[in-house]
Amino acid sequence: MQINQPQIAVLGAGTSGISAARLLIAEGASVCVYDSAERSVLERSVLEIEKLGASIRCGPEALGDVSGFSKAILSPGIDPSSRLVQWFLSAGVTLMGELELAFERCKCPVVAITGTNGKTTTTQLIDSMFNAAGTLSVACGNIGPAFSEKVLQSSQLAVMTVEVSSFQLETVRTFKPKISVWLNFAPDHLDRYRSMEEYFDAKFRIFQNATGEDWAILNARDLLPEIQAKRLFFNAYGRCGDFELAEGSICFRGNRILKMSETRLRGSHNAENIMAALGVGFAWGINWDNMLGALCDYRPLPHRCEVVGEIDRVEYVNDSKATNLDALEKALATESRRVVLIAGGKDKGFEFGSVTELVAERCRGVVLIGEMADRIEGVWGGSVRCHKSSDLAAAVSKAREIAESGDVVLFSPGTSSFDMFQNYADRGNQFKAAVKTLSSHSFQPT
Ligand code: UMA
Repeated sequence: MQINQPQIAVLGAGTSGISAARLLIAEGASVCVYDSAERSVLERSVLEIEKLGASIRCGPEALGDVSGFSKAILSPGIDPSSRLVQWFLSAGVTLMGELELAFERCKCPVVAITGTNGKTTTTQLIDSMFNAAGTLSVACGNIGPAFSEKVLQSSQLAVMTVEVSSFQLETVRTFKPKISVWLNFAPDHLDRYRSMEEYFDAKFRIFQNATGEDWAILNARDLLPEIQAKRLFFNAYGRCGDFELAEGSICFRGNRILKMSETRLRGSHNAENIMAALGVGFAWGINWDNMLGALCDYRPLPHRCEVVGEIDRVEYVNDSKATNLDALEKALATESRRVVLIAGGKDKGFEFGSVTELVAERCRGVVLIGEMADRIEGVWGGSVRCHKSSDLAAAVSKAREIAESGDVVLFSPGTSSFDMFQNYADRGNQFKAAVKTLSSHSFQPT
């Protein structure tokens, strides 16, 4: 190790940690990655980190002498109150978030998108819109790849389109997007935050450095504190925004911009995602015509109200990305048909009682899975017929028994997947596989 080489620790051997290590090594730093998991769990990461020329300390080794580091870069998924972080703080090591590390090095303006739901869809809409309009953009951040992975390209870009989570925003200091998007705010991550206020405060840090020459694209239904930025408001559920939804069309200050039927997205929640993208384009100075092509062509990612197929005139929809109740509520509100709902999963502290009325109104029946099945049945059971299944395949079969011609079987769990699956994508893929095996001869994929 050369004498003048800065010694920097990176906490977390996941996507953010490896990207941060790569960026720091490119700048000539000496890097050691720390991770609480056992080395056996981190095999692939360990290989990648050692190939970079960094060292790694896992499991109990991660709690050795750390006083020699000038700073420690924190991955967003590591709670700052965790033992690993507290160990470094108690040794007097300065902490910096991976988002801040990247932003310090970013040579182009940043557009940042946050919100409880819709972040990834809106980030992709904005990134596609910019590139179609000739404004060179790269999407990164919570969407993956990490901001640190892409920031060295920023000198060749017009804009960096960054999806940011509350976890990433918790540790920002100088982070100052040119345009910030606040999509919506609803209960989530209550297994990380002690209260909704704490979750809100983390998210609201996206505006902490905003000044009059910056822009904020805001959900008109969220009553937010004062923000020092030029503001545009959107609202697909009422009349009080620069962007509104009228007779199926998105309007800007009373002028029709595009019909939702011209896009591949459905539901008022997606209309607001498109409004947010239009707001960013307007703030950037792109004319409407140069935005519409990309926004209308955009295909939604899997697991977001994704139509899987139809069996005996019953449609099966995979909304596995619904990892909170707000997303479940929006998926149900979008459905005009009778619904057989498959829901449930890991306990993230959600009160399922908040959607009982909508579930009773829209659902012919409900099939519950996961560790919360009994709890949810206790809340919904008096208002709608509830069944419980031990696994997802059994739930899909049960849903098929209940559904009648013209119904939709909607898999919108309303909480996270980690009690039974690797993640929401694994959960969604298993749902799709179960539907396809239901009765292959009469399955019509869409
Ligand atoms: N770890 C410790 N000690 C702890 C806790 C975790 O060492 O106390 C280690 C784990 O063993 C693991 C590493 O930290 O090796 C994981 O770090 P991480 O959770 O930050 O995961 P990354 O792979 O770096 O992914 C993160 C985001 N994950 C989270 O914020 C949980 C990814 O968002 C993001 O794509 C990626 O950075 C690149 O920016 C995922 C996510 O679920 C998709 N985000 C949440 C969401 O969207 O709701 C916020």
